[in-house]
Amino acid sequence: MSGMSCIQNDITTLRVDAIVNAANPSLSGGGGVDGAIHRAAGPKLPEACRKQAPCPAGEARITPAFRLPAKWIIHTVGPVWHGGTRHETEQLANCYRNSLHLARQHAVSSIAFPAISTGIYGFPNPLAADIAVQTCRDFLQQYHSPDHIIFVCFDPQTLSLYKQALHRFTKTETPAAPGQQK
Ligand code: AR6
Repeated sequence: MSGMSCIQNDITTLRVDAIVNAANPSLSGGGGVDGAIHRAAGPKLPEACRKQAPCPAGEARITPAFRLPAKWIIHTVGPVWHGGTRHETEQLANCYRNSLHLARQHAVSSIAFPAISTGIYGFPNPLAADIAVQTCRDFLQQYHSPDHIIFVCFDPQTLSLYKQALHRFTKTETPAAPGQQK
């Protein structure tokens, strides 16, 4: 299926309609990709974030991207990993789904996601990649937009996980020929 791809890059450099930030509930900036986005977007971003806070885990908010090459920043808050006992997988799926709904509301055609929750929040990387790809695939099947979803990986290990997940979850299913069992 077209529409989804993965690259290794710094998400702050991408010229897409929207980049997604792995934020915290106060939207006040932090470390990891959140810190990089705040540094690159410049001093107007904290003020815009304050107006949108708080943002509970699984939800998403949108601000302009200010100095970034992107137009919008969609801030979503991933779950902190507690061993999978506190609905972390559902919350992570909600991050992707709610970010994509906001993107559609703002006519976003290209959107770039980092590997939400897999850094400071400790979510296992392989499981997170599977959830990201499956949730986005299901969304595209239902809504047919945005046109391009890009998974931006910061390191080669994460890129390899996404390549495998994209291969496993987006293989074209060929219908069985008449009289043939699938
Ligand atoms: N571009 C793309 N990916 C990046 C970049 C970048 N510039 N920098 C880091 N990553 P994390 P979380 C990757 O920790 O786990 C903040 O303090 C990184 O390698 O940024 O959701 C917030 O304020 C990892 O794969 O986000 C929250 O408090 C992925 O981005 C907390 O961290 C996510 O790692 C959120 O933690």
